[in-house]
Amino acid sequence: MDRHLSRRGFFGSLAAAGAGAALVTGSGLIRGGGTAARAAQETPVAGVAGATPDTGTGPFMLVPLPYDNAALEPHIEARTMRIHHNRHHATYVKNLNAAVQDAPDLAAMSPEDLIRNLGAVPEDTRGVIRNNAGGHVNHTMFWEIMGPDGGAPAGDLLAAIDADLGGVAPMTEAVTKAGLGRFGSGWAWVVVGADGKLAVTSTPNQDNPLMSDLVDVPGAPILGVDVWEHAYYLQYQNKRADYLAAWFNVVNWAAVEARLTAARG
Ligand code: MN3
Repeated sequence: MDRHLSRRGFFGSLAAAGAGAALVTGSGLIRGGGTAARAAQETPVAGVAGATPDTGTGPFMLVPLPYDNAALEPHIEARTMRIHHNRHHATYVKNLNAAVQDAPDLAAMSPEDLIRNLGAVPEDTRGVIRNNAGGHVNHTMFWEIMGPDGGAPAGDLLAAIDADLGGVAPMTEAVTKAGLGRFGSGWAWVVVGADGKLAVTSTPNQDNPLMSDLVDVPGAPILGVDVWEHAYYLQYQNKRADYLAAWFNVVNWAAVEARLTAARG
């Protein structure tokens, strides 16, 4: 099968499964707790004996990276990928599982629905769910939209970038500016707004443009880059601009386009 089509198909099914809320295997749909889910979570990472991500007990799962830890080198080193996925992302999942332990109604929701409906979350857990469901959704997307041979924007995505953001170079520049301008920790995004148009924005901490009441520019994120220091400090130290420039070499544009298609429904 054509590699491009094959990859779009893979990410299309990820999106259909709710990107991290559930995992489809040969044995059917699983939502954590079962033996198959446990096995999927505990699949050892190549070359890292005993590095089992600790995601606690609960419905939310850490999906394995869709490529090797070293696949994005030299732009992002294996050590950064391993620690970022197996520890940072795993901790958001673990904290989220703990936060919904005594709240079956919340535990039954997808992470995306949790962050879309934070107003419905009881006040005593709203902050922890904002941060950790946000962290879970953000990182699940982050792994999905990176890859070792991402190519360049094409098709509907390129048309939208040209029409709404003035072209690929201005879009890259705007995302870089948003990432550099975010003081402290956060994310820079390309979102599809309610009008169907692309926009560039940034959020603090683990906020996500799906948190429509809390963010400057609400929308469905199709691209997001993590500008927390944990995403780049080991390799780039304080040089966030160098990390952002390198990051654009490992964007999987076919996955971004699949998210655009899904967002436009
Ligand atoms: Mn991160």
